[in-house]
Amino acid sequence: MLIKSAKFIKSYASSNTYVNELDTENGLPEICVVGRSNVGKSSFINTVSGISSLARTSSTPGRTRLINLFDINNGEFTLVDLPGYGFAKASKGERDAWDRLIGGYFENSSNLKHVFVLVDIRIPPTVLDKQMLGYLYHFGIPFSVIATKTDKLSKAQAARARQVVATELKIGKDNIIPFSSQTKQGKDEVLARLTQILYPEV
Ligand SMILES: Nc1nc2c(ncn2[C@@H]2O[C@H](COP(=O)(O)OP(=O)(O)OP(=O)(O)O)[C@@H](O)[C@H]2O)c(=O)[nH]1
Ligand SMILES: [Mg+2]
Repeated sequence: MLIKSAKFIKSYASSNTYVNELDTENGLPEICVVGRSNVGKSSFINTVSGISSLARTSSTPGRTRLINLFDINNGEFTLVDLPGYGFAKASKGERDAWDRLIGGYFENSSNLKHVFVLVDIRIPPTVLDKQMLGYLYHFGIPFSVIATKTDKLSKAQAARARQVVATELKIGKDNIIPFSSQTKQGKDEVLARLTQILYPEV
């Protein structure tokens, strides 16, 4: 997969408007990025697309509150940046709004092909990460796990941490792609996976 162009399309504050407006009009495959707040979702999108200013990143958790859509290669597929979960300062009302937004998206997005679930390699997966995988199993949505911020650990530490993530999530270690937006580790693997997802027959 070669990403030649990437551009911001639109943000949605509600999954209802999103599903009504987009899914019916535009049948493009969607690839979505989820994970805890601050895990590096927006940075992942920037690194993978090769456009460092595409998705807004921030050191303040809970920055992305909307469903943000990005067009890749003028209509090849749509990359979807979802707001992060587990934002410590979120109120009950905000958490409920998140549940409605994300739940609505997963239930209704008929063009969703694959989800990249991001976890910070240094932090053992939380209950919310496990719930997210539960959601994906429930709806039968294929996913890959990306372990972010590997540049913060030594090679040996990263190998051990990857195993912790695998054990906690009950998936094979090889199903976890170690990734860093700083060193670009894992970028080629993600691009190769995108090709497999979008063109499984090739
Ligand atoms: N060292 C390092 N820092 C990273 C990496 N990826 C992201 N960060 C930093 O982590 C912080 C959060 O990154 P974002 O990409 O904004 O995270 P997010 O998951 O989109 O956050 P929300 O939108 O709030 O849910 C920023 O300060 C980034 O610079 C990485 O691979 N390595
Ligand atoms: Mg973000």
